[in-house]
Amino acid sequence: MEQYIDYLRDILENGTEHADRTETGTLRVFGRQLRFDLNAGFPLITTKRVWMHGVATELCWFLSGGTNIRPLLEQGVSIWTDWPLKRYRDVTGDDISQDDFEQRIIEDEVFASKWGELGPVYGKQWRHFEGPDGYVDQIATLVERLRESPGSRRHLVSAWHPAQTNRMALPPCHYAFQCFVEGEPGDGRLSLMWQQRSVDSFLGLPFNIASYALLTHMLAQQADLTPHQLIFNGGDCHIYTNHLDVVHEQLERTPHPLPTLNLTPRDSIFDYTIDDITIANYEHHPALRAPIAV
Ligand code: UFP
Repeated sequence: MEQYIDYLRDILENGTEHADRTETGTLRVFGRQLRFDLNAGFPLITTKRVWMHGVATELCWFLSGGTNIRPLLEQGVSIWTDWPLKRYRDVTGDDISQDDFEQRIIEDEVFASKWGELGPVYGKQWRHFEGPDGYVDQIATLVERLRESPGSRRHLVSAWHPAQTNRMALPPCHYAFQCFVEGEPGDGRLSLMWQQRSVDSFLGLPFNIASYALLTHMLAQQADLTPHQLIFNGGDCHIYTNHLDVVHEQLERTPHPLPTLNLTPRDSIFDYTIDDITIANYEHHPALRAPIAV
């Protein structure tokens, strides 16, 4: 995990100032890559606490095709609330508290379907990508092809639907990923590389790394492969100016050894639940909090 620390240092040293969309301000660089060997442990950042419950719940929700925040809230995960909450406040003028808004989403199904919906975000694109001939279940197709044609160079999933980005609460940040299989049949290794156009390096990236690492483990299990490399390709890699203090604090910390993942085998990639996902030996520095830019 030294490389994550080096990556943060790179942005601090080489980043240029940018008055970004959220009016928070960032330091940013363009085009960076990080590579993780999944056999060296599960790449959960150790220089602060990363909330694996949130990561795993969100990934299972993506895989279920979900685009409404209600199931996340029912599992205590508020990471997607900011966008619908902002929309509700802007449209209605009601200055409702986040707690009250979330409570209403959980209790009132009609309210949830109107105000908890994020539009055609990840879950929709992964499972029901709309095309002229109907819907494409990109995840089911990927698993099928990893099993039947592992050497293919077409193991690709796209969350970027140019005709639908304007209907999404947030156009996909991590917008595509590709899988790569090498080795002999029965002894194959699976690598995954994802593309991320915009990277909140302090809050978002540790979450995104853990999420794609978990997805790689799931895909490998489904296709009888061993997880190998995880590669991140970032476009606009930034640190928000109101995260600078916590980033500096993190640079002072020495990474711990990586934890490991236990993933209960399931027949289908759509069957995994939070109870199947356990992180063991996660030694980490104390949590660091910072505001999210909406
Ligand atoms: N962001 C991430 N990872 C995510 C996610 C969002 O880093 O998984 F959903 C950050 C990147 C950026 C902001 O700081 O959210 C999105 O803003 P924009 O659409 O203007 O790039």
